[in-house]
Formats: sequence, structure tokens, C-alpha cells
Amino acid sequence: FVRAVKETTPYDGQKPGTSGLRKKVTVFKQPRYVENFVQATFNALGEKVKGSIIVVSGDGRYFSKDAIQIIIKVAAANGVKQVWIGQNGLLSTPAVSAVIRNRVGPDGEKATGAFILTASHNPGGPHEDFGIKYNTENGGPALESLTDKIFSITKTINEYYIAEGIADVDISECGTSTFSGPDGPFSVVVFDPTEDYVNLMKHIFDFGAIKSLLSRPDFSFCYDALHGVAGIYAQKIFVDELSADPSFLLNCVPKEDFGGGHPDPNLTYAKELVHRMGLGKTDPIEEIPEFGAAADGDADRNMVLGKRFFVTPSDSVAIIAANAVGAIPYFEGGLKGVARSMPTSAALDVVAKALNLKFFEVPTGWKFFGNLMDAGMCSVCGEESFGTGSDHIREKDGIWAVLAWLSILAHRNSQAPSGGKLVTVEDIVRVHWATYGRHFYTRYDYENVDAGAAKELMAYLVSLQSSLSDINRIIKDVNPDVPSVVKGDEFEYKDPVDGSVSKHQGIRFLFEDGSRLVFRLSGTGSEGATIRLYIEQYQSHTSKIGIESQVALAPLVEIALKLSKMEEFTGRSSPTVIT
Ligand code: VG1
Ligand code: CO
Repeated sequence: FVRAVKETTPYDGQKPGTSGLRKKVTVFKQPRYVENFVQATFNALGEKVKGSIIVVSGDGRYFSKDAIQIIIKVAAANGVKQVWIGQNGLLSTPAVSAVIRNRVGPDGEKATGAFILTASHNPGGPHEDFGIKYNTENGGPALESLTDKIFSITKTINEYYIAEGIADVDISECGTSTFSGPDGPFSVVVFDPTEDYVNLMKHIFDFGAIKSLLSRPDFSFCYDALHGVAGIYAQKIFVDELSADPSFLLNCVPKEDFGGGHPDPNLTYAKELVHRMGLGKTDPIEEIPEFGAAADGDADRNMVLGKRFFVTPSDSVAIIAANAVGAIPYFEGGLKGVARSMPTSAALDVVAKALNLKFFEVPTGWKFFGNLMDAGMCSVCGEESFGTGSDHIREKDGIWAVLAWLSILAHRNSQAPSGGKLVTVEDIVRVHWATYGRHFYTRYDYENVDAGAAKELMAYLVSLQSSLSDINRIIKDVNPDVPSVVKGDEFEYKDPVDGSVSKHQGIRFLFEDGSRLVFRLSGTGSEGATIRLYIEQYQSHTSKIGIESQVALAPLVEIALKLSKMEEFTGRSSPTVIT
């Protein structure tokens, strides 16, 4: 092939958000849009690109196949030596992280980075979302220093390189295609997207123990991949390796449009699973599984359910941290530390304190955990947004979380009297609350709000946060029974490893009794603005631990809406999604 230099002009708004560049497919389809962004990334990477191996794949959403062919050609023209692609362009986000960290090329070399093609839990299809996220050598999302550099280059870019004379590569079959170019041979390697990831999971967990649990006549489960990429891993791990009944799998064939749904594993969007698990129903449905789980489009998120029972993601990470040692062979030597994102509930803090573990609170977005893990300071971490993971890779990991829960269930049951009643998900959670207390938690999302109105609301909160007397006056007017706010601030994080500072990470109101209200703007939307409101209350009195979450939180919800003048600013009387 020849290396052609093409003229281009910048596009506005190619700014990677919390997790990469996410836009409507129609935006990505504009001429040179993908080329500009990929070239800007290569320019930002500089020297590293020549002779490197780059991974390109994703959740298989609509437009992935076109984007892959473009990226192959831009990579070849920039001097990349090899492009690695999961068969059919599929690789889950955690699998990409595993491939970067573990897979080796013919001469033992590792990949330099990856373009992950996904918009995660956002819907897919010709009129929906697409996304490109760049991950670096450690397998984690690019840090802000790099994404800022990419963004600034996109604003002035005037040319890109592209290989001319390379035919489209068939990505439906495993194998290697080699081309000769100006810098020597260039090849595209298509491989089995499950191989590296499945090997890693087998190394972390005791598959034998999980298999025994799954074979119990009183145990059944249901895994819903919501037509995302998790399906191919679920088939390999749960069915082929762990011998689960194939009927346990729901929506496990990846689709370009996720079957028209939101591939978002929460109580609103994972409707079919929620129904199967009997949530919100009191009438006896036959054969409700004992365990249920779902993933998002790119399989880095998870939702865990028991029979008629929801585990909040904030509880999930705390419970995994509290039970990992003993249940999961990978953690045999103990945990190095634990971390959560700022809006995630303090359930993990309580565990860290009780077990005397190092603890970190970082801004939203997985990239902040990576530095801690690289420095050996953190083993288990999580976010309230259905993200849980560990230092086995540098992304959150949906299937890992499910295997962690199955391991804990298997371990607890192996300790229970043999022939006795199954220890369930709900049993494990209730014992946890009784031991550590319970953090009632909910998140209200106001999606696609007018961007100007959202900014005004946040600006108002920034100024309100500094006046405790104003805040407490409003609170007492609304409900004198609610405790006072003792601190308001705008969350700021100084990375303990590299000293970098991230500002404006959300407004916090911290109450006397440990309750918290947090407001922040989403960084993953593709249209308008999304305001997220996080509401949390701690309860350690055994008599109050069992009450309904929405009942326990109702007074705080009312305060949050009044404090922020939510309806006044946004015109919304209710949120779009409650999780
Ligand atoms: C959201 C979540 C955040 C998560 C991010 C990426 O970000 O709140 O916790 O890390 O999505 O997850 P934001 O900025 O919209 O609140 V994923 O599965 O979309 O890569
Ligand atoms: Co995701």
C-alpha cells in the first residue's frame, strides 16, 4: 500500500468525556470524522506509534464494522505494525484490557493501546450512539493528560494519513492478513475474542467450586447480556466451562442495535430479567431463579439480583470486598486496598475501616482507579453506576463481578451444613447489613436537559454550597426532622500517585448523620446535558435496616429537589431514570 496524506478540517466537539468520545452515529458518519479523531490520537501518542501493535474492537454496535476498516487504514499509514481485532470486531471492554495486558505478539511484544468501539450502555443503531475510547499500555482508559492533548489536536488538525491499496479485511474469520507498506510489512490479526479473557477468569476464580454451586438442584440463575457483547463470554464461561444450562442465558446473541433496547443493566432497562427475577411482584411466579445478573453493551457493567431482590452496586462492591479473601483464590494474599468513586455510597468505607484496609475516594470514571492499582495500592473498586472490578485488569468488569458473587455464594454454601437450605443472595446482603449497617441509596437522572439550564443549576449549587446557614434554613423550612448539613463542597481530587489534580467533580452536601446528597453533570451523554443526583443515608439501627429504600430516602429526596430548585431550573417534575 501507499501512504497518502489527505487534507482535512477540524470538527467541533471531539472531546473525550468520562469514557471516550460518544456521539450519534450520524455525527460519526460525517466524512473524515473518524479519521480526524484517530489521527489526532496517533499524533498525541507521538513516537510510540511506529512499529506498535494496536487493538481495535468493541461491543459490535452499528457502525463498528465501518469504523474498524477506517482505523486499520489510518493505523497502517501511521506506521503501526499490527492491528489486533477480535473476530467479528467483538471484544468486551474488560477483554480489551486483558488483551493489552496479557496477549503477546509473535516476538513476545505487547499491544501499545486500543481503540474500543462502544458507547457502552447507550442504545445503538443508525439513529443512536457510537463511541471511540482509547486505552493505554496499562490496559486502562487514557488519562486526562492524554485525552486533553487529543482534544486540542482535533481543534487544529489539517491532515491525516491513510493507506491506499489495502482492501477491506475480512474480520469474520480468525487469521492474519499481511500487506507490504512503506515501513515494511503491516498485518491485521483476527483472533478469538474470548480466549485471553476466559483464561484470565480461570486463573482468578475457583471454577470447580462455582461448578458445584451451579449443579445444585436448588440453584438456578439467569444471565441477561441485553444483546451486548457479554453474550459471547457468557456462553463460553457459564455454559461451556461451568456447565450451566443454556436456558440460563437471556439475550446473549450480540446485535448491532441491541434488539432496539438500552443495553443498560438497571431496574428500568433490564426489564425482562427484572420480571424473571420476580422483583416488584408478590404473586408467586413459578421458578424464579436464585441468582440473576445483567451486563451493559460493552460488558463492563453488571447488575446483580437475588430472587425478588436487588443488590445496589454500592453494596455489591462492599460485599465483594468483605468476602473476597477466602472465596476468591486471586485474593488469597489479602487485599491491597479498596476504592470507590465519590458518588458511590460509603458502604465500602465501613468495610475498609472494619478490615483495616487502605481506602480511596476518587472522581467518577474508571481511569482514576488505574494509577492506584498500578502502584499496588488497590485491589477491589467500584462505582454506584453498576461498575465493579479489581486489579486483574484496568477496567470495570461485568462478568468478573458475576463470578465474584457466584464464588461468594459457593463459599458461603460450602460452609453451611451439608444438605441444608441454600444460602441466597438476599441472605448474604442481610447478614452484611446486620454486620456493617445499611446505606440506603438511590440515583435520580435527569437526561437530555437543556445544557444551559443544567449549567445554571450547577452554578447555583456551587454558590449555595458555600453557605451552610442558607442550606440549613432551606432544610428546616422543608422538613425540620432532617438533620443539618455540616459541610458543603465541590469535590476535588489529588491523585496520590502522580499528584495530578481534578477539579469540579461534583457538589456535595454532607449531613450530620452521615447522609449525603451529590449533584454532578454526566460526561457520557451524546445530547443535551444529564444531571445526576445521588442520595444516600446510613442506618445502623437493626430495627430500621429492613425498611423500603424509597421510603427511607423520601425526606432526603424532597430536600434535594428543593435545595437545587430542580423543577425551576429544568422544568422537570420527575427524573428520567431512577436507579
Ligand atoms: C457514567 C457513570 C460512571 C461511569 C461512566 C462510564 O459516567 O456515572 O460511573 O464510569 O458512565 O461507564 P457519567 O459521566 O455519565 O456520569 V461505561 O459502562 O458507560 O464505560
Ligand atoms: Co460500559
